[in-house]
Amino acid sequence: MKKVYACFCTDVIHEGHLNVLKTAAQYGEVYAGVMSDQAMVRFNRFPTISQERRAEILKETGYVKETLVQQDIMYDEVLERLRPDYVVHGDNWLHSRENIIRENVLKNLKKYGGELIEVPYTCNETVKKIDDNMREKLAMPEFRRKRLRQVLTMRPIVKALEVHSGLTGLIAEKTIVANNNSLDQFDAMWISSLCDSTAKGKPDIELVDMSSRIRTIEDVMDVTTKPIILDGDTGGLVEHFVYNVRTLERMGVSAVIIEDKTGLKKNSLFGTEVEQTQDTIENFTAKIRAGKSVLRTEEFMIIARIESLILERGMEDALTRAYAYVEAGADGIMIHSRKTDPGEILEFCRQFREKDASTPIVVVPTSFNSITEEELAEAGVNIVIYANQLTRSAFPAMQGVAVEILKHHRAKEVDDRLMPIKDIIRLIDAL
Ligand code: SPV
Ligand code: MG
Repeated sequence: MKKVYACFCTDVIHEGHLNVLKTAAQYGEVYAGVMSDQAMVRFNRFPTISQERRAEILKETGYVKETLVQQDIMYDEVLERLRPDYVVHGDNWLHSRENIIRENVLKNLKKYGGELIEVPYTCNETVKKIDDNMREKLAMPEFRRKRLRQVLTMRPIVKALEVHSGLTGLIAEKTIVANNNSLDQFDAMWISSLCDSTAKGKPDIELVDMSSRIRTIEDVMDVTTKPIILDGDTGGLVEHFVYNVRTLERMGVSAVIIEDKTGLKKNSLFGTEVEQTQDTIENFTAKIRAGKSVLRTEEFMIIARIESLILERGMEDALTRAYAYVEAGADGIMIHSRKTDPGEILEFCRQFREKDASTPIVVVPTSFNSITEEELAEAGVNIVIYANQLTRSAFPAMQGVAVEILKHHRAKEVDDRLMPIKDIIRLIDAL
């Protein structure tokens, strides 16, 4: 009997999958791969059921002799282990970034003379509806909220991109690249106070109030499924913070990060050039405790942000605060720095990790941008936030176009800098 292998990344079996399985069964005994959760979140939809359950539903189709977990996006290990005579796959990967996976399969099959069978992809109204339903499920608060905690266990480092509108949300949601023989995408979104304020032409001083911030979150949530980390500034008055925590948790936000400053907050990247007051440990731990005490789920995270390095209060102060905030219930620590050298961030991580191996560490490498995600992960960082790059790239692009239109008294000269109208229409999904 010939061995046939087909790998699946799905929570629901529809006629398209059955078609692949049926074809596979015609060639021999079917070994069905279940893409591991860790691999799946790199390039595909986030799984809403466990990989064990995903294996069971494949078995239940009746076509499968055995199921196994494929740990990596690429097929090297699984094909070496199984040596199937055939690999069966839908032909949809021919015209997507998943083409690099196809190349990998062909390379591996060639080593021992295996063959690739491609089944025409089933694309009809029913399949589309099932697909849309899966996506909509992921946008629901109960799925989205817990996803940050889930992804923290699945990825060596969680990558969050700043978003401040539906459009920027779509960029974070849909951007996926084929790079270094792998596929990659952002894991989460950061709703920055700086960029949310800037988008409204306002300064980053907690002037844009929570009702307006919530409006931004709603706009982003309407068109995305990825988890949201909200920049909660100082968290405001404890009496207000508890209400806001409840609202954010109910909406399906995954985490709020609050910084240990008080009074009129200014953006941290000003450092000591402007007057900024750090809160006392006593007040700030009381705020964390109050926030934690009103939570209704174990999923929502309150992350404490330490401004000691920004305000040049020293490493000792930063570490003392970190341990105190964790003791008060903080679900993570964000350590910030405006130095271009990542040295003090790495030193903080080293010392913090000596006593605390598990509390997630968050960093925002705006100034110390030479350090790579791999180096940060190595140092014990769990979440990296690209906090303002979308806004900072869009503004000069838009301003440049405005200047050129004024110069030329028409828009023809800027045409080659513009996204085709067709592409921008296609960017937005119709219901
Ligand atoms: C933000 O993005 O608003 C932040 C990060 O708080 S920083 O601007 O670096 O302070
Ligand atoms: Mg901010």
